[in-house]
Formats: sequence, C-alpha cells, structure tokens
Amino acid sequence: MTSSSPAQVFAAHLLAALAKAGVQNVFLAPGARSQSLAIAAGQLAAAGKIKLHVRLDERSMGFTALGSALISGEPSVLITTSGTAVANLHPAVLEASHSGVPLILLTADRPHELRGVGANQTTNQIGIFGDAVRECVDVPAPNGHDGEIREAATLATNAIAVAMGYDGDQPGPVQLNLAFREPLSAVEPNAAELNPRIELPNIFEPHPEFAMLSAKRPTVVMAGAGAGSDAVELAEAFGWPLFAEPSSGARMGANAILGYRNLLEQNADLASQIGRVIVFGKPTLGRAAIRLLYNQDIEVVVVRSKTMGHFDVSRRAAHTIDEITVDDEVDFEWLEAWRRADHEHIAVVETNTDSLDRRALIQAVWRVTEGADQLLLGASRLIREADAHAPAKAIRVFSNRGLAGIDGTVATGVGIALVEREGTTRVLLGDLTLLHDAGSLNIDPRDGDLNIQVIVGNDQGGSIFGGLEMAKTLDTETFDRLFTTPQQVDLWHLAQAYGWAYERVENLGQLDAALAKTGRVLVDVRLA
Ligand SMILES: Cc1ncc(C[n+]2csc(CCOP(=O)(O)OP(=O)(O)O)c2C)c(N)n1
Ligand SMILES: [Mg+2]
Repeated sequence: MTSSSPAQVFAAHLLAALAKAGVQNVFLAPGARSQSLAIAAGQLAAAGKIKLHVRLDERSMGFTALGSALISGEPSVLITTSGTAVANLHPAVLEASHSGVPLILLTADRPHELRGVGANQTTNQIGIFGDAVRECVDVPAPNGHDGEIREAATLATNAIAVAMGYDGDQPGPVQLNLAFREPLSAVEPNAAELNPRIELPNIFEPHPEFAMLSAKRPTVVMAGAGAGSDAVELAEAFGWPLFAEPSSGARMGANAILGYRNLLEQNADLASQIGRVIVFGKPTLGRAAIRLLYNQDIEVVVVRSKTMGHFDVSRRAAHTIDEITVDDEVDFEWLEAWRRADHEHIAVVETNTDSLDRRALIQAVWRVTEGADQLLLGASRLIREADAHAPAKAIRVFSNRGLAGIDGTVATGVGIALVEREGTTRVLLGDLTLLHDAGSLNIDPRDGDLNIQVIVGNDQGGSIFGGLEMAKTLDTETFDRLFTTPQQVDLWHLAQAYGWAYERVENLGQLDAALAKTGRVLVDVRLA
C-alpha cells in the first residue's frame, strides 16, 4: 500500500485497531492537526465498523462521550485538534477519572520541533490533565519508519487495557497525544480496509479476595453512585438493610430502606446499633450516611466494583474485597426493625397533595420510567429529593457523582441516548444546570432520531443554597446576588433555537402529558 502521508497511515492503523478491538463509539470535534484521525474515523463509520458522532464543542463532546461510556461500560474514543480544544475536555476527564469511566483521548499535536517556540495553536499538552488520566503517552510524529504500524496497534490495545482497568487499577481516561507532521492527511490508506494484527491483553482477573464476616455485627449495605445490582444481591442474600442512593442502580427490592436519610438522623435507637457498613460505589448524598463511615465504632467494608470505581471515602476500610461470606445466620429481626421504621416514616411523609412540588416531580418521573428507559439525574437539589422520595424500582438511573458538577449534564444525557435507542432517556435537572450546558441541546441531525426528555425543575436559580449556612446570615439581596444567580431565560426560545419541542408544565396533569411525549422534548416544570 502506498500513501503520501505517514500521518494518515498511522492514524488509519490506530483507529482500525481500536475498532477491531471492539471500540464502538468515536467522538470527533473537527480541526486541522487531527485531520488524519478524522478521515480514518469517517472511513470506519462509512463501512459500519464504528459509530461516529461529530460535535462542535469539545467540552460538550467530552461529556457526551462520558455518557456513552457510562451506559455501555465500554471506552469512548475522543478526537480533538491541538490547543484549547484539548483543554476543553478537562471537565469531562475529571468527572470520568473520579467516577471510574473509561475514555480514550486522541489529542493531535504539533511535532516536537514546533513545541515551545510560539507556533500557532500549540501549548504543552503533556500532563495537561494531571493525574486525572491513568496514562499520557506522547507519541512522536510518524515518519514512515518500519514498525510504526505495529506501534499504532499496540498503542490502541494498551489504551483500551489501561482505560478499562485491566491492570487492576480503576477504569478511567487515557490520553494518547499524537504529533503529526505535514503532509497531515491523504485519502489512502482506507482504515476500513485494514486488518491490523492486535493482541488484546487478557482481561485482568485478580484473585478474588474474600472476607468472612461475623454475622453478629448489625450490618447495613450502602450503595452509592454506580454500585449496581451486586449491592442488592448481597443485601438480600444475608438479610441486611440496603441504603441505596437513587443513581446507585441498587434502589430496588424488598431490602431497600427508602427513608434511610431521615431514619439515620431521627431514629437514634436504630442508627446507633449499626456496627458495620458495607460500601458499594461512591456514596455522596447524605451527610448522616457518610458520617457512619467515620464513626470509630463502625467497621467499614468496601466491595470492589467489576466495572467502575470503588471508594473508601473515610480511608477506614477494614477490608477492600470482592466477595463476602458470613460465618452464621444473620438475625432477621435487624432487617425487620428497619423495615418497620421505614414504613412508619413513609406513612408520616406521605401526605397526598395535588401540588406540583419536587417530590411530585420525582415520583412522576419514576412512575413513567420503565426497564427499557434511562434516567440521568443532575447535581443539586433534585437528586437529593430523589434520595429522600424516589421509590424502589428496577430502572437504570445514572448521575455524574465523580465531582457532582452542574456542568455537562445535558451532554451526558445525549451520550446515553445515543447508545440506548430503545426506550426514552430522561434527564432530570435544575434550571441552572440546564443553562450551564445549553449548547449541548445542539445535536447533529446525522445522529438520527433520539427519544430524550430534558426535564427542568425550574425554580429560576440555584435554590439548593437556600439550605446552607450563609442563607441565614446574609440579607436576601446579597444572598441572591452572590449565590442564587436568579435567571429569567425564556426556555421556549431556547428549545425553538435548537429544534426541541417545548412543554410548559404548571400542574400534575400537564406533567404526565409532557412525560408521555416522544422525540426531543424540553419539559419546563415551573416549581413555586
Ligand atoms: C461546574 C459547577 N459549578 C458550580 C457548582 C456549585 N453549584 C452546586 S448546585 C448549584 C446551583 C444549581 O442550580 P439549579 O441547577 O437550578 O438546581 P436547584 O438547586 O435550583 O434545584 C451550583 C452553582 C457545581 N456543582 N458545579
Ligand atoms: Mg434551580
């Protein structure tokens, strides 16, 4: 095969190897320095070997790729040009790093001789993400030497292995910083016609570590974000109460204690008996629950996740293990006591009103969301309300709890919707969280029809701060200016501008009707 561009040969083999190793979703934000990568990705997409999503804004693209990786459990590949384009990936890279989501960044760069001399669109891209990437490889510009093709394939498979955590580390982002020298591209070779030889490293199988726990210690299972169904299985196998956050993937089944937040604070008798907490995923929502992990009298056990990160928040874990066994029968009365308390608590809270408040919004969204659907919860007040009021139901719920930013939430939802075309993807978020990421409403029509509802709990500002210390000490005007950031954006115009249907919701009937719509719908729920 002949090609006038070593850059193109290298890019074609790199992307062909990634595709052959199983990567499906590739995200591209156009630029000049990355043109060989774009051409190769386009060829693979045209041949049906990958799905290519083209985005204008790298910041938004980063979160879209994160959403795709979050739901598929497979690495997303991201292609950018050099300079600020790379820096725009940083928020999504941080989120992916802190929640353990695999991303492979292909960042194009100038060759080494043009770095540090003031060349256009050139900055130091090595180490730009700090320790948020599991690995950063500075790949010199290809010049057509023997061995470059094999090197491209090795880079691809290593990147997958490191991003997926096959080395025993947690999954996360990997950066291949790829220098390219002119001629920057050619139409040959066609990446789709290559069949690179790849050797995928064995999927890392650590020897599972068991812990034999005493059945006597009153135990609760705590499921944070990304915990998954293992938490449910463990709680049900041994008869332990399950404290599951709404985006844990474990808020289901008969052991779920829905009112755990309040019970921990109000039922001292029960709460003080807890002798052990078994943690799955990343718990972030409830102060009282997190406090348990710091309590010197409580044993903390962290269970490793097979797909995402595991977190020892208080650094007190007596064990970090894969499997748990128990030395005796667990006393069923412990679970029963929690269940009784939970039922009593729910009976008190449940005052059936017809008003459209946050609780009613949460419950309506949970009611319509079924097994084939996906739900993404934004940071801020609504996810906390969901922790208090969402029922137990076997549905797929996600959130960006790595850093709990209010950025990139629309994009993350779009990334989920791109991968899961069955059912509806619902993104439930606050108004500022929407406005922070309004540009992500811009979806490439070539991505096809998406069923996605962006449901905004619109209280015209950041109302979460009303519950914090400073709300009590500042006068209203100062507090609003410094914290609430009140907004009056007309969301109808926003929806119109980006081609989304718009539904204004002022009562429960309108809410149910809006949630039944298909296509791309912006639901503006006016909260008092
Ligand atoms: C990127 C980022 N910037 C700032 C914050 C701090 N922050 C947390 S919640 C919030 C306000 C959110 O307002 P809104 O989305 O309207 O939700 P509400 O609390 O009103 O329901 C802000 C600014 C953050 N979490 N992430
Ligand atoms: Mg708000």
